[in-house]
Amino acid sequence: SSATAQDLAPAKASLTAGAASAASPALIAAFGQALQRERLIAGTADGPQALMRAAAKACRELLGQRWAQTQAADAARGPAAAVRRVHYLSMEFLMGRALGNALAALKLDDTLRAAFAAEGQSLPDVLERENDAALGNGGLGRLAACFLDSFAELGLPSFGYGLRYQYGMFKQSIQHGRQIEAPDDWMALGNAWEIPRPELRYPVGFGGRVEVQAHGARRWLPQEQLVAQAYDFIVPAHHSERVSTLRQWQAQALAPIDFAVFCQGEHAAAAAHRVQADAINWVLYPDDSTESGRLLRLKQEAFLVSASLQDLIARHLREFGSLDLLGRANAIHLNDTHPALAPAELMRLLLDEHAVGWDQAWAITRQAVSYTNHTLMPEALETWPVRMVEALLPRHLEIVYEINHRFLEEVKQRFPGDDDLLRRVSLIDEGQGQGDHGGHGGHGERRVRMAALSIVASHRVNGVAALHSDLMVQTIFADYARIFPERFHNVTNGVTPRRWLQQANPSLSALLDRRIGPAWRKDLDALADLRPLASDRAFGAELQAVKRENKQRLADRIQRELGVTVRVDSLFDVQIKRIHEYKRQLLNLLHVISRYQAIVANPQAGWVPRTVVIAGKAASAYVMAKSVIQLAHDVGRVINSDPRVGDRLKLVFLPNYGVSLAETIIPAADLSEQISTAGTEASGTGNMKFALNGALTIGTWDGANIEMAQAFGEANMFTFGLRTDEVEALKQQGYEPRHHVEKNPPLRAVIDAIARGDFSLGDSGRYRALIDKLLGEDVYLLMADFADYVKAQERVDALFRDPQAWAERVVLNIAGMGMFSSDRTIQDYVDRVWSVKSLG
Ligand code: HBZ
Repeated sequence: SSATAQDLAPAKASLTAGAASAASPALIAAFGQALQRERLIAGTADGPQALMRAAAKACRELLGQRWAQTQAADAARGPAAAVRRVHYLSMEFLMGRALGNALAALKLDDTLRAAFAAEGQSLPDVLERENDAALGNGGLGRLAACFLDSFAELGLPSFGYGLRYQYGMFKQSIQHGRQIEAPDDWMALGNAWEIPRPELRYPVGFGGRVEVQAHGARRWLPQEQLVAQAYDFIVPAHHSERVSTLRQWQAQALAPIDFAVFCQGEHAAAAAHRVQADAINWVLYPDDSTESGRLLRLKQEAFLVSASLQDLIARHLREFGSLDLLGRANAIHLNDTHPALAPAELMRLLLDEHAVGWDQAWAITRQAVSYTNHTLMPEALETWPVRMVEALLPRHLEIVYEINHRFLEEVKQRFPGDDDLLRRVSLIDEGQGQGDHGGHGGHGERRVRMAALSIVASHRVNGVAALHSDLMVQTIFADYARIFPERFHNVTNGVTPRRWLQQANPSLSALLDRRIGPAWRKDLDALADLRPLASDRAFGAELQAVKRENKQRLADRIQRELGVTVRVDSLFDVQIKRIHEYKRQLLNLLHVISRYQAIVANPQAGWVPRTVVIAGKAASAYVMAKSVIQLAHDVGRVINSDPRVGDRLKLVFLPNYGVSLAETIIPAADLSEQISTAGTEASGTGNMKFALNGALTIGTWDGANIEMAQAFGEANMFTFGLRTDEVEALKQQGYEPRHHVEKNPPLRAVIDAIARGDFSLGDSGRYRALIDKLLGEDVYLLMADFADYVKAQERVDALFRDPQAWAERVVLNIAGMGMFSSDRTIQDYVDRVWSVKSLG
């Protein structure tokens, strides 16, 4: 029988949540005390703010009890346990707000609603006061957060390991249509959730040299020594008292201030090393465009990895007494290559600090480590200059060289005479020519290929959707797949239905309960029970009423924030995600402009009113992406104020996109834009959140769109555009974007209008670079896909005119979304990647 998380059932059963009310008196008491403290400290403290903090602290107490129980149960599993403890290493955890989730998990929402009411405040107002923990860039970071939720729900012994960033993802504001970035000081008022663990401290070194000892052993003598201190954040299950832990590291200086220097009046110099330590936790990297930034990023990665692995080893020794079973009892998962130093650091700790021999250390490492890839774009694959690694982590570099030497020997044996294969698969890019790993490659500098290290040191490598995993072994990792065919797997992404349905959309959740019962809350596959209701008109009408309520809330927000009035009965057409050329927000804008021109030309054509909503951040150094944001504002300004258009079309850009904004936008969407060039979006997870909340998808045959269409029926998605093989073929035969423009007068009119400066007050230079790219390379094939996209949009309009037919499709969409729960995803990871069985 397969080793699944269900093997934990006995532990889980003993922790099954008691009656909801059982915790109420404890919570109320803790809440009252915390509130009193808040008021004593702050005096005239802001009402809802104080309530939020007091509630968070009270919840934290209760979660702390669950945490202790969970750790005790996990520690008692013993060496025979089929389920390994999972250590999910990630530079990003995009958690968002926590109070709503904690109250739902503890079943205390009603209790606190009443307590807040007694203070004259409403629950939603209090929840709004919490800052998002925006410690991630986008999909990769939010996936990690959904996974923690599912770890808890499945009762998996688990730790998420990350960094405690002082400033999360930057705050985006818009001035004159342009993105302005500001630091996100999310902990300015403290963080009521975190639990400092002053007893969990580990030394982490940088720089220095490697000393060879008499008996040949090697020892690293770092030049700089820091201390990593743990802060825990507890993630609760909703159907048991199990929890998962997010452990985030804070760097601290090992040495006190230099007293002599201080006494000479050189205060800054006396504490320079403290500033350096601090810097590790300053920011989540939104880009790595400066040299000093890159060095700090490498330090962050090494710091995360070292602290986490020392913590793992200490726990393992506490539970097992020896390191023999470390690889069998622990899974170490790399969320992309950002923690890819983990195998090198684990080897170093085993070899140098615990005197394990190379072969045993390597066997343990390979058993423990697994790796998820999140992108196919060669230029996005992480590499580090050898010179930088050598300066910062000299012992790790030695170990990487040794791993590489042994690996290349093996390849030589198995593929004799294929020198080019050796060059391509080596962990070191020798810097001759462009290199297969692109990125910062070429220019003669030798670089460490982090993906290569991750693959060679893992027993499992996975992509995040079926197409992505296929392309991964056919393209970027083809050589490794030939060498290690059994290593490569697919695990399709998922999202947590707790946050993305129950909390984000309480009205839809209540409607589902009334019609199919609450089983879906524990097992999302139960949504399939909706299928027979697809043709039920009354249900369709109820669904529409829920949608309308959610749309009204978003319309109010648009009015409040942007001063734009939108029709609630218009079609809400939404694209929210990081701004990136491959995601093709520009294609969306081209369609909007085309529609605008058509409306002006023929205002009485019976247009389906549309509200196009766009949101997303651009990396601060990403010029093209920033230009797209500006274009969205320019186009919106023109359209929204053109009296000839009236309420037939509106375009709004909502600033500062993040988790909590997504929670209000997604339930209000009618149409979900998932329009990346086929073969570029690894999976997408927003696509899943929209469909789960009753939006239809207009999308390309890309990422998880494909599996969604297969799950609820291709006829129930608006698909368009070239498929991956066609994209390839077109590029092979020599793609000419201008041909597509010349044969399509409406497209030509759109391009001309932008180029003339119609949206930029006559400034014809503003979008020249953008237009030149479209007519020149058009790497992401916008011109080739435009016509088919517009046709798909016409099918959208036609269906929206028939509310019943639309509602029927919506029901079938939701009914097919069961498999996109992150609970299913995590069960797949357990079965295919983390189980003892997967060790072979
Ligand atoms: O990971 C995304 C993929 O683009 C998306 O298709 C997928 O659904 C999601 C989860 O698997 N990738 C990212 O979000 N990547 C990053 O945010 C990133 C962050 C730091 C980097 C590189 C990429 O240095």
